[in-house]
Amino acid sequence: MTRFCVFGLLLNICMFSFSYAQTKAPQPFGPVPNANQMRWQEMEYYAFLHYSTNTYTDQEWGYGEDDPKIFNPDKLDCRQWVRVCKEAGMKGIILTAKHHSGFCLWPSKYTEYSVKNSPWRGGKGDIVRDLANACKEYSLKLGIYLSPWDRNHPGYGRPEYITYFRNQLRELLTNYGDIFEIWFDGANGGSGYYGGVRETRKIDRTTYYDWPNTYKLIRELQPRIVIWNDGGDRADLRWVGTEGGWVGETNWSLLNATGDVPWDMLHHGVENGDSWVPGEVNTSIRPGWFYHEYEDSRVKTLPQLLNTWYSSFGRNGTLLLNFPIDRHGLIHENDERAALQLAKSVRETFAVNLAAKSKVKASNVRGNDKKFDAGKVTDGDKNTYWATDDGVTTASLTIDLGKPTSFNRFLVQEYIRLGQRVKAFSVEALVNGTWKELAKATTIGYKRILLFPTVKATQVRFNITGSKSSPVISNLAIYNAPPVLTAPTITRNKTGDINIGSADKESVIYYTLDGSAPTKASIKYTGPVQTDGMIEVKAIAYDPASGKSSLVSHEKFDIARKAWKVVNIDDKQVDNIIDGNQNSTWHQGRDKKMPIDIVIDLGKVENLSGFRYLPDQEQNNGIITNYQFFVSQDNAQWKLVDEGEFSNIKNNPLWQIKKFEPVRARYIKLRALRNTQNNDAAGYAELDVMTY
Ligand code: FUL
Repeated sequence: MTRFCVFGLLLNICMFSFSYAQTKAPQPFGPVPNANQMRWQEMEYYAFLHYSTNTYTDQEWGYGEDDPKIFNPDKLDCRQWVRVCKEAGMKGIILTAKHHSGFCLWPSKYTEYSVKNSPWRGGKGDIVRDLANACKEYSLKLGIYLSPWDRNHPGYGRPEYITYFRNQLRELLTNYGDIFEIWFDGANGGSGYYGGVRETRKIDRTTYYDWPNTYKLIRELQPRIVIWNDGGDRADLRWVGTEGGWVGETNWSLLNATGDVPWDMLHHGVENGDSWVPGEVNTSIRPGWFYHEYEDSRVKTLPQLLNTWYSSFGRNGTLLLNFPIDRHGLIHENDERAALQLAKSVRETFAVNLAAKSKVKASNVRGNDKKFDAGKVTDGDKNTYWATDDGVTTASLTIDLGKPTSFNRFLVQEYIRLGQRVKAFSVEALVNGTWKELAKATTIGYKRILLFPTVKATQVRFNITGSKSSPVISNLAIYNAPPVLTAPTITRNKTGDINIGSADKESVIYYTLDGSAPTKASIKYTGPVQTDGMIEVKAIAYDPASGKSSLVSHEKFDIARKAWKVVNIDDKQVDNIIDGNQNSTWHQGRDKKMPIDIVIDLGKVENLSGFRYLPDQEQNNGIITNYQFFVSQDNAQWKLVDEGEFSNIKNNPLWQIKKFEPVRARYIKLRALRNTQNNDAAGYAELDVMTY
């Protein structure tokens, strides 16, 4: 008996080790990232810095003709740039060492068009060097943007320029330590200065730069680099088809090595592509890439930045967020504030993984082997993973949170070293004994984050409903994001409806109409509030869970505009300027010449004491600087009641408020005399009057 038992035990041990030895890891499926792409993917979030002579000429694309002497920052400090990026949670910085103008931020041996001929540091400075040193100090990685198009170089368009371009690459890739990424923008050829000839030069962007040999040189000089190239040969990374700050919800890290890459492929990748080419989302923290003082008030808000964050980094992309360096040579304080607010919000959201170390059960475990069991998704180790048997393409994990827990974010990662596999998945929670679907999506890839309204549950189920091959999941996490309590927006449309909106759909809005401070005892906003005439609205967003509220927003509306009509323009769209929506605009026709009028019939005689003008918030176009304001009883006899200028409107295109001696009138006329660009364009976001 004893002998039998010992034998049985041995047999068991043998069988166990036999089966253990049999459970091989899944084979890679399809293309997989190489070591450089993997290192890059794990950086997740890094900065772009745009800086050049453009900064001093207020241009986005310099022609290559500006005197290097205009480049003279008084406070340039690369350590400030790096400190801001580090505090913002970024892992690296890509600098426009040379933008399309050809001006070089390092003293290249091969051109005079660089910092060496600027007054900055008496021509002895080197911004790439300063930045490389600061990155080292703060442990951030350095990347380089070197524009293939060079509007200054006399030889651009001819073979000699390729030698010049490669010489510059050699300088940048040998003298400044490790470079993690090189960026070749797609803008190529066209008009330029080209050593003074001022002509248009066309090139074939697929052949002119001889990319295969250029890539060879790059990889020889920096074997650990990744190449981004939107202008020619397939590189290591791909553009996502927009600079708006998002990649497709379906996002495969695959493309085909040859053939066209239409927009859809850039934006979503190619499900069965033959090469690993992941997407990088590049966008600016302001409308422009370069610094313009008039954009100081247009830095993206926290809700906008969070949206970018979830739509890039949360969709299997990386986020390359741009800061324009300002004229002093610094990251502007408004941009710094916005980036740090984003970092704080992200830190708060992802501080506690509610699924960490929780019990997880899988519908299938590869070879029933512990090595691949469900617990690997919550063990905090990115190198372990849950895998199923080969041939299994639908499977689920059930996570037991131990107690009823509130949450609203679900994060999941595939072990992409073995390929990107999952095609569709859903997340459910067990609510009152039944499984309720919280969200569903398509691809996962390196990292996918789903957002849904807060739910309270103990059990969560992650269902893979389609996969190209057996799924391999390395990480799963659950979070409860605090609400984004920014002050609500208050608008009133033409018919008098007051609309109040908050960034966080789960917060409750309270408002007052009598000028008093709103609290949670004030009126709860449930939908548009119909008003007429003069009214003052104050509102807060309130989070019932934490008892916290936003700052108070405050708007004062004058007489209702129900009966208003723009009478001198025959275009339905013109109502955009009296619709109370600051985002809808209207521009005068191109045939117009200054002075340009807009005439409004207020419907009845009113006591007028001023007017307000809001220029287009998106385009730096048609912004009126000098004006006259007339009133009339009959749209025939006009009286000039005010004239002057909207000071600083170029740099700060906010509401312009002008008061005048009270007057009774039914018609108003705003006459544009001049605009910021000294041409014949006149545009409007809103036009309003004051009667108090
Ligand atoms: C664009 C360029 O033309 C812009 O100037 C900017 O550098 C942006 C990142 O890429 O296509």
